[in-house]
Amino acid sequence: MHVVEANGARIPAIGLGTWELSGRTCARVVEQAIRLGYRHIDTAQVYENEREVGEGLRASGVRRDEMFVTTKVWTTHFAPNDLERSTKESLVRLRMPEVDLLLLHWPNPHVPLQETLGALARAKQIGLCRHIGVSNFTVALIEEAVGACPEPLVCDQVEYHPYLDQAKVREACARNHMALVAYSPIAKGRIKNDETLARIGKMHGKSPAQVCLRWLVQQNVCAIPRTSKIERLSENIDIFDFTLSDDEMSRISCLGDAGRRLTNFGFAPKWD
Ligand code: 1BO
Repeated sequence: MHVVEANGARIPAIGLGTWELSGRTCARVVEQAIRLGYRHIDTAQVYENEREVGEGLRASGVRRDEMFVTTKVWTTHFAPNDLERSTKESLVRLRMPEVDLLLLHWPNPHVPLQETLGALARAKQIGLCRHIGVSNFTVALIEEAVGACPEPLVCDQVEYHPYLDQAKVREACARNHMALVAYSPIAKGRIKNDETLARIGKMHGKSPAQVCLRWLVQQNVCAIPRTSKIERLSENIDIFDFTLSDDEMSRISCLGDAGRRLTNFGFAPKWD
């Protein structure tokens, strides 16, 4: 499996996103994904599926140390004591002594960032996680966080797909040796009927989704597509046997602009 290296972390380039997967479906999809070769699973406190993610992982029979598991601390737990307590609760639900990566899920301007980062770094120092990072951080917030955090941050997880230009965040991540982890990497299925991706896919015998994920991985970006369909799981990971040319890469990059965001909330930061 291709990995993205970032500040000491080795993150499998394709992971399974689990936002909106719940109950038995979640456990079954996680188990199946791992059986198909996935080694990176992404969950979060707010997804309310950490228990099922842990169940799926154990049911797969694959050793824990072969897996890369990420969870995210929700914004209401950013005060230092809350961060540590809620992370320990996540580990109880996952039935794991540590996660590989612990992220701040969204910026929270109501708690001083330096305090939250101190607590995040401490979570790493006391062995609750192997690496730490952020999610939904803008360029300015990345720079502020890197300057204030006592431990290296290994990623910013943000929405990224061919319709959303994320060049500025990508550059900020590269400057700070952080990985960009792309959520909604196939634009919630909207790329399925894209003519450019279909045309390029035809040349390689691949689907638009596979071309899209390959385009991300060739930028050294990690992608965490989510699906509850078993056949899509295999499709999404079968992207390591072809290469997009420079011309194909730039034709796909031309599809994006800064305004095609699919996930936004009132509490989101002012995006770049
Ligand atoms: C509210 C959760 C957004 C995606 O991680």
